[in-house]
Amino acid sequence: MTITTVSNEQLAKEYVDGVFEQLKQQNSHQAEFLQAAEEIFISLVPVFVQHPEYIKANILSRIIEPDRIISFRVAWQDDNNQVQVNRGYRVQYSNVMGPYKGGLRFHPSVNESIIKFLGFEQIFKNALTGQPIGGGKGGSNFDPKGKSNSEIMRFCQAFMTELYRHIGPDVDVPAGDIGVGAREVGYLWGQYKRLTHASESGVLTGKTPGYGGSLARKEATGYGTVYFVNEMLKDANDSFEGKTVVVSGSGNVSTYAIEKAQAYGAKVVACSDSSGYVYDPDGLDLEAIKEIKEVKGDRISTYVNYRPDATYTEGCTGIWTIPCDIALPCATQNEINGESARTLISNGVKAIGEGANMPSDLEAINEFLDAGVLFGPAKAANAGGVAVSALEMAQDSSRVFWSFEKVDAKLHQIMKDIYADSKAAAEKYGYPGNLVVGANIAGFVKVADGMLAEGVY
Ligand code: NDP
Ligand code: 2IT
Repeated sequence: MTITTVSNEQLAKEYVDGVFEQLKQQNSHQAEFLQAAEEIFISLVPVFVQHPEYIKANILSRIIEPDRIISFRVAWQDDNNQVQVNRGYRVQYSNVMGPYKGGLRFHPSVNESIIKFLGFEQIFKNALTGQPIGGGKGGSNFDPKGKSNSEIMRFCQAFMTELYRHIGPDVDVPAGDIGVGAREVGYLWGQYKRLTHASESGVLTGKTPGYGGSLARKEATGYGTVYFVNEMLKDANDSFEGKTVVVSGSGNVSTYAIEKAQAYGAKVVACSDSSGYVYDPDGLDLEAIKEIKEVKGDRISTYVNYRPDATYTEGCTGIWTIPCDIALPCATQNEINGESARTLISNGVKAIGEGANMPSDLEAINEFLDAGVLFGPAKAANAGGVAVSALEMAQDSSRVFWSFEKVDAKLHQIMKDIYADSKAAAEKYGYPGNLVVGANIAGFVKVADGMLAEGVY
């Protein structure tokens, strides 16, 4: 018996290592993609020990290779009539669980590695929501900063002029991510309608409520992250009440994480953008942040004009030196490294909730886990956004729209379920309390079983 167990473990480890080695050789220049894959692969060894049938079907080599990667030229005219060219992407990763589903990111850093890391993680995140959605991601290296409204519109129209032929309400359903919100989704949706002559509102999510969008989609990722962290805290007989919280970023996810954390009685003392961070020891004024970011589209540095006691510091990583009980990284990938993690820990942090995708690098994750910090990994903690996107698809299909309260209640339940499923998987596979392993396994097993059911193709 012991001999069998040992050999199963060896087999599982050799299998995972072998697939990862090949992946490294084939994608040696794609650092973010390899990082996301490594984190998941390590977590899956205990699954392959218990499920040799997944090895036999070579599930890992199949799931790591996207169904297809579409890369295309986006040519558009700026306000000076100059022709600009950007690169567009859509990675259709897996439709085992439903139509490809995932956001579009417009940011100068976008490349194939970033879109693949996001698309790969999206498969498991989406499976965790319990909704019928597969995994995908897309975007462009277009930089929306400093562009006029008309330039944004022309870019979105040019982007959709190629993308439309690859998507559809039952095929692939994009949404927002960094640099893409309801305004951009509106322009993309308008162009899709013009090109297809069909009013298939379920082809995109994150639309404006009243024009096919779901109430509470805008709030969903930030609220969901706080709901998830609240579940972790409850399990440790704790809560947000009276806690000091630091949130990075000041975009869509950050704004609504701040809103819900404050509603739960926390004092949120800092937030940031890619230039620097603000610290307001009496607690952030959310209305000021909404006016700066949502109304004026301005920099977070201007916050000190609203609150004279607040301070602004250039640079992003310094935000993690502010002592806090709970940290919610909600800006971008790799914003917390090992050093920042150690600083947070030595300042007494109790819980981390990843609102952004892959905000903590592998060293940081290990520091948090080793120190016994409650750690809500991105795939689980920020799944509320895509979960409400799936609820938007359901409303679009039925032509019936739900109240804010109804959507929010469903979101809350989904986040509780994701927490319970991740916790249970961690226990079942021998890593109690490790939600990184738990979330990766809970998501993976659903997709792997779907792949077994479909057969090899
Ligand atoms: P937004 O564009 O609304 O906001 C992004 C925020 O992060 C801004 O404050 C931005 O600052 C900051 N930021 C972006 N890039 C960097 C960088 N390289 N370094 C430092 N700060 C940066 O995006 P979202 O709020 O929608 O997305 C934030 C994160 O959450 C991303 O990781 C995204 O993938 C993830 N996410 C988003 C979901 C959604 O529904 N929108 C769902 C799940 C996850 P600046 O303005 O200076 O660029
Ligand atoms: O990373 C994400 O989950 C998102 N950007 C949201 C995707 C979606 O389809 O709503």
